[in-house]
Amino acid sequence: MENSLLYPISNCYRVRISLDGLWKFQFDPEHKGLAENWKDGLKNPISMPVPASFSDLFTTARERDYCGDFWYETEFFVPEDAFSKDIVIRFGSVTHRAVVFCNGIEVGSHEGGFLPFSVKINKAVVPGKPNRLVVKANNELSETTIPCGRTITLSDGRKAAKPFFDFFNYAGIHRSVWLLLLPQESITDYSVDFRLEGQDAFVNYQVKTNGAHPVEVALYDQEGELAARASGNCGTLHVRNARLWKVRDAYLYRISIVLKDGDQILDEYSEKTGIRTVEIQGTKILINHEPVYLKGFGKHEDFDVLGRAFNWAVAKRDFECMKWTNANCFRTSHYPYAEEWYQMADEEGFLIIDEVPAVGMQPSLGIVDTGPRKYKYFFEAPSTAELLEVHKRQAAEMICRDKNHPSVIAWSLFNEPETISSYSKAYFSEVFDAAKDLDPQKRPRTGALELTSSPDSCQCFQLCDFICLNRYYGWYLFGGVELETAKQKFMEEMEKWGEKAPDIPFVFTEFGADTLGSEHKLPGNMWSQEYQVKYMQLYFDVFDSFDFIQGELVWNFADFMTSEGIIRVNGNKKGIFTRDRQPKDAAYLFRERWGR
Ligand code: CKU
Repeated sequence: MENSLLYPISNCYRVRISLDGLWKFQFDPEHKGLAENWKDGLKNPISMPVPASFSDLFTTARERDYCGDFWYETEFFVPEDAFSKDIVIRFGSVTHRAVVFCNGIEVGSHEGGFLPFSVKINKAVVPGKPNRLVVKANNELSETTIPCGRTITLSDGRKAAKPFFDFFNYAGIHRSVWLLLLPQESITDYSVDFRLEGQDAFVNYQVKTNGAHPVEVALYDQEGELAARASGNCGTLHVRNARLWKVRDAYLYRISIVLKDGDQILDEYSEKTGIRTVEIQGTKILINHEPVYLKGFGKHEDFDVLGRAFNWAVAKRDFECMKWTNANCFRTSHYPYAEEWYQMADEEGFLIIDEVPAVGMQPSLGIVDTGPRKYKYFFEAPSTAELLEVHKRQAAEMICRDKNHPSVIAWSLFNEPETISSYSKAYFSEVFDAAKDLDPQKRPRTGALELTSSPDSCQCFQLCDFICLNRYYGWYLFGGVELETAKQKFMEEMEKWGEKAPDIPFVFTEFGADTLGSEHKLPGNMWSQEYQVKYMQLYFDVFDSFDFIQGELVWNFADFMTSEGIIRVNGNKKGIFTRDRQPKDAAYLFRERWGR
């Protein structure tokens, strides 16, 4: 069971008990927790909410910017009758890595701050007494784990994070923690893919279990009526007069998988599912054989006080704001989000470009000051072997976790890496091949390319099923008085792309201008709301000039926190909404354009 990434549910065979709440917490700057056996109980703990980033809860910079090991502890009881079950602890995410102890026994560990993991604790847990759960977490960055960055030592001996990326290195237990009681013989994974034929749909499924008994699979419509059934660990559900999951018009069935020993049910897993296809045909992106133009946002999991923790109310507000702009899509820049985001997108008919946390793979990038770097990334092939390993593993975990969401229409396998060295192609080919093997639906694969990945120099765009560009003409270059030049240069680049890759869709995954929600200026200048509007109009002119441009995801949905620096005013201000989710002027422009 340990490796099942299925979302926790509860039914007659499965129990999930929330461990969210106020935990104990202790920073470990001297790295002495292991030697002092903190696994048996923290020595001098304070309280800490779970889920939350610890970063913005404190009033000192020392705590906010803490980098190194930090520990969590809580207690839980296991019902007496649970000992015939698999007893599992499941973390939605711990950023960036964790070692888990139950009653002092190490029960598992995980690398990667944005994906779930679970640990089986049967051997460590005791009946009739409180069980101690301790997590040793760590938020250091390195050049060979993702997201990429460095860890420096300050003059007073403290560690500090130097991210190679433009978002705050929030850390903590960011998503819910569950105690799961699961049947010993259980369903561990399943996948679906779809074929449409006339009015009917054929749902091919595959189920994995950890035992030998077979499964029965059924599909129920929204009224709870049986729509199709089949038996066996792989098979096909024939759905007559299928209701399709459509963009911004979602129809969800419920798939139910039952594991049986004769007449006895051993386990059941059920989840909402949507029937839809995704294809690329020439320069078009097709959902259910119909072209769709992507309209929406690059986002972040980011909110005041919460940091990067998942919160249902913030997610609800974000969906309401996105719907108000008439958007239909977002990219989970720059990491896989909490699973609940995908559930909500499934319900709302939103399309997701799901991104692996592969950000910062550049020898240098002007916008973030990171000091000297050891690696030159793909210019020095051997240094990337370890990176490739973690990159592939996290892509695999993301695909395994998210593959069944109808909202997920593409995998973004990188954000703005160096793509001009010849080895970059070899490196990313491996990642793209692995992603294809792992996805039962063979969804389009892509990655976001920045300016130095130009039509003449980029070695990697051919790997993409549609090409994603991040461009900042009129902001980082040719801004303000040079805006007309910006447009001209941008047009020239797009003409070149049209020649280089004439038969493939392009989607803009970033374009944006920092804008202070407080500032108006007539005539507009950089940082004012008027300038953001003018900048967007320039982009619309370019987008509307090329048929192969099939989507626009503006950077960013909302203002978000970054490391401190001279080009960030208390964070990145490229939001179309402020950080507290109120519209800037440009939001009305998008609402009008996307509503046409
Ligand atoms: C965004 C060179 C462009 C990098 N791109 C990545 C994204 O994470 C940043 O926030 C640009 C920006 O606002 O600079």
